[in-house]
Amino acid sequence: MSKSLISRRPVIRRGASSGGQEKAAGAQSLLRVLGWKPFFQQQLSLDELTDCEPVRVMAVHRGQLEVSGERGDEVVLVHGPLFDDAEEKPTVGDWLLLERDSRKPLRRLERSSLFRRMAPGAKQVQLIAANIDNVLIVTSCNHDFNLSRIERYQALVKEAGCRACVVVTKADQSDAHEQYREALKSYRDLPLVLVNALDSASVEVLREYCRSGETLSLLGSSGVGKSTLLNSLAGSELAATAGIREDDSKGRHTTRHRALYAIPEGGLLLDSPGMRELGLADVSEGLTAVFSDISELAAKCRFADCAHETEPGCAVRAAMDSNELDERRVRNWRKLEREVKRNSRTLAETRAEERAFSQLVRTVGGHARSRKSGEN
Ligand SMILES: Nc1nc2c(ncn2[C@@H]2O[C@H](COP(=O)(O)OP(=O)(O)OP(=O)(O)O)[C@@H](O)[C@H]2O)c(=O)[nH]1
Ligand SMILES: [Mg+2]
Ligand SMILES: [Zn+2]
Repeated sequence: MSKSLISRRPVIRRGASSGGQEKAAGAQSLLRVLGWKPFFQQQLSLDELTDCEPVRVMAVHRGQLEVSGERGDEVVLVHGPLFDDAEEKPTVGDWLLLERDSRKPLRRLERSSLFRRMAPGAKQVQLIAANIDNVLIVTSCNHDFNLSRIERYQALVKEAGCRACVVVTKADQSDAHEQYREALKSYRDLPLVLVNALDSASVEVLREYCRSGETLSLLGSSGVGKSTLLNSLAGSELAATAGIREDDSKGRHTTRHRALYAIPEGGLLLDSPGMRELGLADVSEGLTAVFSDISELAAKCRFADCAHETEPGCAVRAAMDSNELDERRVRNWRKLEREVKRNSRTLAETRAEERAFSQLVRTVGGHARSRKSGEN
């Protein structure tokens, strides 16, 4: 673990002398490079300003977190109530306050953004990352390219309020660049860049998404070149990469853990394992934003509860019939809407069950305590 920690440390140029003031300024600029912003600073009380140090969670392991802060990198142990709740516990990218001397985590700061998905096969959410500014939705010039999947990622990004760009890798292996550009031409707020991820000059255009102090997340299926992009942007082999299967372009799940890496002279980059499943949790606002063109049309349908199938006066159907609207896009919109509704219901039930359970635990604990004090 220590090797990976060293490679993630941000590089800060220090002045020649190291007086007290300069040291404090150095600590502040180190925090800024790690993504510290007024939004987080404002959450600290006066006591916390003197007694605590903020650290950023760079990676999460069972029972411990790799964190980085003004003292550099360290590993902190985690246990206790702060880490019990699936939705509240710290994830990669979170800011924690450590007690200055004991290095004990006291609390997690409020997040500026959060990425989460439905945990595969479970009735709860799984956190992906927090405090992300920009996202590269990575796909490649082969079988992986899939508009419906891009829309799925886009819903997550919109819900989190991040800026996104679609990066199509392996441009060096394809002559069909125009076809990819054409496919995403009409997508609102979603620029597209074709790159050879192995070539540092080619990925230079992406630097605007990982400026110093910004956190960039790479999302996409296994084998599309997320770790390759990270290495090219960092200028060194920070993450392992491996070849894909020839027959179906699928990757080999080379990256196993999510982790943040500091890029020399740049921001922080989050490399994630390729996700087999990205179940959308309660991201209805994100979904509405992605498909705002269809919702605008749907508002013009004659019937408020129009299913956009055979109803008369259906504006969505009319747009599909005149080829202004892609039928695949409408199908995906409806599929994702059903998924979000179903998962939102499931999550609301799970949260209600958890609340009832913790209430029960508190009540039983209260009875036990009062019995005990009665005996004394
Ligand atoms: N020719 C070419 N090969 C690429 C490009 N991007 C990635 N590769 C290759 O594709 C393979 C997979 O790349 P990785 O970076 O391991 O993919 P990943 O997205 O990190 O995959 P996981 O860690 O499994 O999620 C490697 O052999 C890379 O060298 C590219 O733009 N051009
Ligand atoms: Mg990888
Ligand atoms: Zn309709």
